[in-house]
Amino acid sequence: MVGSTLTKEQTTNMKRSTAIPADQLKPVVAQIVAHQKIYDLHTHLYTPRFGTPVANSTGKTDPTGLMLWGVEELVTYHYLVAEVYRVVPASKLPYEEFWKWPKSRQADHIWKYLFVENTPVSEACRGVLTTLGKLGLDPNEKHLDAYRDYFARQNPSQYIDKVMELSNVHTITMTNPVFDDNERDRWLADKTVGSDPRFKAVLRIDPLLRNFPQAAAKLADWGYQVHGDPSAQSIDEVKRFLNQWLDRQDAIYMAVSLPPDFRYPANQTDTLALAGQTILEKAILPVCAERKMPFAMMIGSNLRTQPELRDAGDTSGISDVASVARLCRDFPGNKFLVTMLARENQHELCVTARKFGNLMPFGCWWFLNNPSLITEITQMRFELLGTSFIPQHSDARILDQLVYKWDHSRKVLVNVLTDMYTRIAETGRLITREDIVHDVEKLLNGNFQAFLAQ
Ligand code: RAT
Ligand code: ZN
Repeated sequence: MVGSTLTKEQTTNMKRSTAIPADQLKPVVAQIVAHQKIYDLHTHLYTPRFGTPVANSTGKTDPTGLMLWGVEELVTYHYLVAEVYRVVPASKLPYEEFWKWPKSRQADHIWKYLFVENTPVSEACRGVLTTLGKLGLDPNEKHLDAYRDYFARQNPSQYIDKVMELSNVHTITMTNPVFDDNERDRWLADKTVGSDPRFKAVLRIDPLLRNFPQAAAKLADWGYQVHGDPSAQSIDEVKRFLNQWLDRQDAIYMAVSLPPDFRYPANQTDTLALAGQTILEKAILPVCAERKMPFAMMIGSNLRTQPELRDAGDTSGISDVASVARLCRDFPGNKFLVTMLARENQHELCVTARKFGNLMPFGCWWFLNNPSLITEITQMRFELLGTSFIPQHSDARILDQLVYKWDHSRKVLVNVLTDMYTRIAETGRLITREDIVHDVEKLLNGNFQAFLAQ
């Protein structure tokens, strides 16, 4: 064995021979990032068994089905509904009228005003073009009919394979809001509705923390002994409910989206927030800790600031990172996956993650999912956290969006990583292919898996 041990000089020489020259860094990084299969830890996508409203080759459609895909859905994405109202304001097209239209008419309207009569420069517009192009379709069509046939010919399950191959995603994590009756009924009717090796479930429980009395009324309807005040009995019953659903869904973590004014501890005069705090401390976090499962907090969404725009009417606000720090400190037996919606919170979140190993910052969420902001946030995270974070999730609501969301994010990651490696190489530290493969694997897959397993 002694004979096979390399001296320090030999190791350095070997490394020197495999080190990547500065002018080759970008293509090598690009190739490694393109080949890395992704674990997408937050989407709103569903298995085919949740039904699809989209015309397809099986001839089976379900108007309230949850699996969304195809050009109609891509073009009516709520990000684009908000954008079309910048061009054709509500004074010209009242919101109620738009919502009464069939989806095909809404899509034609958006295509006309955002893609044909104007240059589709926004990130959400460019995303549709990237997706169409990568599917082999010409993104220059004046009418959507040219695309409709293509999608109507697809088989939903095979199409999932195709999209996962194009985006190089190995696992899609769903968001499964248990307080949504449409979704809940599907799990109750068929407990295997979520079983598909390509997907994982996530129990989403927003009403429990955002409005406990309302959630409690639903739980009582469903047969749990829960009252509007979080008594000891209510807490036990909430825990029973959570455990039953985590088992039913075989969920890998629990998640919530919280408003910018979320505080821990809650303001003592805010009874609604105090009820939420009790449920968090006594039900949600203990259940997560027992199961060694992360709790994901997505903080900073103000819902329905413009209610008439529905999903497109939510906005972003600055949140309180000190509350996240206090939770991480007071609950060392819990793991927190955290993403925040305001650009202003990103630096403090990184600083906080330096102090708490049980805090994993992830993704560039929603209004931050734009190349300029992803660049800034990812650079900052590398500078403060090394490679110990999860740079992105897709948040795709429509299957085909995986193609563009990951294509665009991979490009940003290549640029940021190349700059970072170039700066390291300037110090004399050699960068090898193995270094890059190791880092990229952690960023796009391994860090999440390791956090789950911790
Ligand atoms: O990004 C979005 O599509 C939002 O509407 C939300 O769904 C958000 O991502 C969330 O998970 O609450
Ligand atoms: Zn989301």
